[in-house]
Amino acid sequence: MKIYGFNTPNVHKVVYTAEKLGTRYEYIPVNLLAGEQRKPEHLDRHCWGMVPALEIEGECLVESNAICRHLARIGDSPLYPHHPMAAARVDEMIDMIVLHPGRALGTFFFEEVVKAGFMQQDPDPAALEAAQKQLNDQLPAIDSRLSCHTFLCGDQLTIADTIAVPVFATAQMTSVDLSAFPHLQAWLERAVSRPAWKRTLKVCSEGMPA
Ligand SMILES: N[C@@H](CCC(=O)N[C@@H](CS)C(=O)NCC(=O)O)C(=O)O
Repeated sequence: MKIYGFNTPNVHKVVYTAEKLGTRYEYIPVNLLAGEQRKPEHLDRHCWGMVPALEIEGECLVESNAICRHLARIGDSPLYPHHPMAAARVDEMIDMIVLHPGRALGTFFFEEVVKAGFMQQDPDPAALEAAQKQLNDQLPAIDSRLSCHTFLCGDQLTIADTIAVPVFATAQMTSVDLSAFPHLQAWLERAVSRPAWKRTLKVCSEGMPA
């Protein structure tokens, strides 16, 4: 199978999940800064010209969370449980993280990394303030959950973690301070210090321009 990607959090989700599953894959960089995502061959893989995209058995699958679910299913892995309610709990956590604090962290990433770094524009203070308020409101519940469990859905690693780690790891590239959420911070530190995360960053950075 081939993972088409760039060095971005949504691609990290897929590569990190594959690494945690022990899935064999080939990583093909698509240089977003050079506009490679809009080339016809990539538009054949992703109708909106985005990454990640997974090419598998002659088909292309897009959307990072859907790809992670598929990788865990075909690997018959406990990272995405068989039991319907256990799977629903994993899906619930994925949506909670990605659609809520993930959006706020995405605002910081866009304003401080993408806009300031690549577009030579100043970050929007009002957008950052609103995002910070959202994190202050929502992260205590995640921190509390991680105070009594090793992972987001209990004591077994699931794709909720492999999807959430790249989302929270963006905090390490922005001014977001997670120190008020010590259990969340410890969960993140444990994950990013391990080989699977280091390999993920190495694989994805191969596609970055020099
Ligand atoms: N919901 C999608 C979002 C994908 C996405 O936003 N990809 C960005 C990089 S992280 C992209 O390809 N941007 C290129 C563009 O919009 O031209 C997913 O989770 O896969």
